[in-house]
Amino acid sequence: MKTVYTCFTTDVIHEGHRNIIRQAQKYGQVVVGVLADEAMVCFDRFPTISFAQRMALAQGLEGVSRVVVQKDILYDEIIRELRPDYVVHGDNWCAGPMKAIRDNVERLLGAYGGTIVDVPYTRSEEVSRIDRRIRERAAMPEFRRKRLRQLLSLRPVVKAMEAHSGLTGLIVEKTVVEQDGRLDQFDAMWVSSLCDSTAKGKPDIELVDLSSRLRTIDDIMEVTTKPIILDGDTGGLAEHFLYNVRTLERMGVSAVIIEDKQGLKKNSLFGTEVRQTQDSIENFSEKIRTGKRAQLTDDFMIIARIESLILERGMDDALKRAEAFTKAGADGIMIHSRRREPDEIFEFCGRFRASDSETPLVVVPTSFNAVTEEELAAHGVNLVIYANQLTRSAFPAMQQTAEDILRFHRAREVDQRLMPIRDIITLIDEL
Ligand code: SPV
Ligand code: MG
Repeated sequence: MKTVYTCFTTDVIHEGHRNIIRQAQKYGQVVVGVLADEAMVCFDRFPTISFAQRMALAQGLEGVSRVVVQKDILYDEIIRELRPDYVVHGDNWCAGPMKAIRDNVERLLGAYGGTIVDVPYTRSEEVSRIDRRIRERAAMPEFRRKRLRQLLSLRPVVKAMEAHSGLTGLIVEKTVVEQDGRLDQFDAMWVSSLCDSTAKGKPDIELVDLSSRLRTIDDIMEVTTKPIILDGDTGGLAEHFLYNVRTLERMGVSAVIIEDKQGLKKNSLFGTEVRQTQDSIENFSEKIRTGKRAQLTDDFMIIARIESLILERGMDDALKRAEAFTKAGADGIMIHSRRREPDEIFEFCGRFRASDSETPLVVVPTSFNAVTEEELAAHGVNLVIYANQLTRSAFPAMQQTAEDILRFHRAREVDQRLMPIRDIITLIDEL
């Protein structure tokens, strides 16, 4: 009897899956692989049910002789173990980002004479409705909120990119790159105070109020499923912060990062060029405690951001604060720097990790941008935030186009660098 292998990455079984099994049965004994949580989260298929439940779904399918775990998106290990005669998959993997997975399987099977069977993807009302429901469920507050903690426990390093609108949210949600046979994408979204303010033409001084920031978050949430980390500036008054924690938690935001500054907040990248006042350890610890007391779920995270290196108060001060803020209940520590080299970040991480191996560490490598995520992870960093790069890439492009149209009194000269009309009118999927 020949072995036929197929892998499922779904929370709900529909006609498409049943069809795959029926087709697979024609070639031999069907083994179904269930993709492990770790692999699901690097793929755009964040599970909304547990791994055990997904195993049970596959085991309950008629025509399946065995269910196994597939640990990685790529099939190397599972093919080495099973040496299936056939691998069956929907033909939706013949193009787009999933093609890298298919190419890899083709190479692996080719080495010993195995065969790929591409089953025409089932496009029915029921299948589209279920696919949509799975995505919509992942966007619900109860699933989205806990997703950051899940990622932190499953990924070697979590990558967040800034989003300040529905459109930038979609870019963060959907951008997938295939490189060296691997698929890569962002895990989370950072709602930056700098970029949210800039998009509104306002300075980054806590002038854009929370209602407006919530509006931005809501625009992003409407069209995405990935977890959201809010740049909460100073967190405001402790008496207000507790209400804001409740609001964010209820909306399904995963984390707020607040910085230990007080008075008129200026952007950290100004460093000591402008007047900025650091909050006392006692006040800021109390703000963290107040926020943590207000929190109703275990999912939400309050992350304390330390500005000692930005304000040139020294490494010892930064470490003292990290310890105090963690004791006050902070769920993570963000250490910021505006040096071009990552040395002080590495020193902080090394010394912090010497006594605390658990608390997640967060960095924003805007100035020290030569360092890779892998190097940061090797120093104990858990979350890397690309805080402003989408805004900074869009702005010069828009400004150049505006200048050129003024210069040429028409739009033809700029046209070849613009997105084609067909692409812009079909950019947004309709329900
Ligand atoms: C932001 O993105 O608004 C931040 C990070 O707070 S930074 O601009 O580097 O201060
Ligand atoms: Mg900010």
